[in-house]
Amino acid sequence: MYELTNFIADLEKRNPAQPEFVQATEEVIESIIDVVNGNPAYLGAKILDRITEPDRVIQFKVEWEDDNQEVQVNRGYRVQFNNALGPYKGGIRFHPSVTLGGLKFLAFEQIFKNSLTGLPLGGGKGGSDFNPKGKSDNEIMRFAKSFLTELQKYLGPDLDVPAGDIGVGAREIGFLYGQWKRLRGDHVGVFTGKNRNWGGSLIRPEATGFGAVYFLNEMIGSRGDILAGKTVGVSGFGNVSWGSVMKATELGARVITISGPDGYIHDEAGIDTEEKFNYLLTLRASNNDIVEPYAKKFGATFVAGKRPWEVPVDVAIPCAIQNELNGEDANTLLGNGVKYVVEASNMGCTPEAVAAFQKGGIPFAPGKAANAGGVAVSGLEMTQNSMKLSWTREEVDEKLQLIMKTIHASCLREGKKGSDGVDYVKGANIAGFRRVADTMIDMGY
Ligand code: 2IT
Repeated sequence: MYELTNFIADLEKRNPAQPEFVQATEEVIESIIDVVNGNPAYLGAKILDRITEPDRVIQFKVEWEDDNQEVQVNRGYRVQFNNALGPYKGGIRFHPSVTLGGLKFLAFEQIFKNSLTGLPLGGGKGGSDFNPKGKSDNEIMRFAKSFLTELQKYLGPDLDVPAGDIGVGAREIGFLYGQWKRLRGDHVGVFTGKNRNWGGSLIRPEATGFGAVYFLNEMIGSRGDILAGKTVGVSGFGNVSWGSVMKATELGARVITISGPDGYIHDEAGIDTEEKFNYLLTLRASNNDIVEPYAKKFGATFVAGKRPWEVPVDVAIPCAIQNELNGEDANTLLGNGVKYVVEASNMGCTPEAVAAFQKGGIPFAPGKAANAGGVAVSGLEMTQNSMKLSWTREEVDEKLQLIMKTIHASCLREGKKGSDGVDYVKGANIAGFRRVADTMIDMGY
């Protein structure tokens, strides 16, 4: 029998100075421990010991030259956590906060997220502490080429297929995939989130945000409520925020905030025009990592140095980074009457925030369920690459919607509590875990 406190204490000892990895693991194990202890096959297979240890961790040096011809050194990583279900799959993050422990948390989450999609995808994650802020496009290209020159040894279309994450969008994927093609000479996909012209899938850029809003819509619908007419608070201003803002607006909601490291924008009129949507992409492409210019351009309010959770909204969608919404923020949102919270960022809410939402009795969707639309469409991109054809926007969108509906149904099935409540955290963790654990048992050790 496993005992939660002892297991986590032991895990913490084996993974010192990796608090985010311990946080993510504890949350999953808390949800699944009764399922594991109630199943002799899981206990006999020592499934928790095996599922919390990465298959391998690759760490490497990235040397590159900046625009002043000065040599720079960064650290690169790829965590190949679990490939029971399929090739390692997960994004690459370029951000100064990147550490091995952070990537282990993300790769661990990715295992269960990818399992929930129902597609043949294992879990991995990679990245570098390289900071794109203030870098020229040429510097980003030189860095990406050097990063990939080492990483390519460990990738392959049936082995490990990265995608983007924070700081890595279609531009960076282009530089990385271009270097793969230069070194390896083949055109086998190997990255997702590619540009449409060279093998990318329609809807992939929007997929994480679209998927999160589809999930939200399912949540709302299952309670006999509707999204139209609701106010929505979004954080971040990158790819995930962009997709969430567009889809929530399309479905009749009014999105009134976005944010950056410099503060947040409060646009009471709604971020609801093509021009505003496209401006998010402009901000991202500028490499400045700020949102303040939006306020001047569109006559909105900019609040420096603060997070958007103080603005009253019906729905909160954190879309930026882990632990971006804490217990205090959660209580502020609850005090202002928030009705639904959907994590589009990975582990966007601290454990205190999650506990506050659950205590407050409002539906809370964890990232591994709600933001799975991104990796799901990555899976569909891999399928299209294998078939050497491209699906239409409608075909991809229909499949994405079906996957998000199915994930929601899995959460309901495994997370039901009482007569009408749903614990989405528990539901997502148990449903995601079962498929991986059963597969690991099928395959022996
Ligand atoms: O966090 C995530 O799910 C991603 N960054 C996307 C991963 C992918 O392989 O599309």
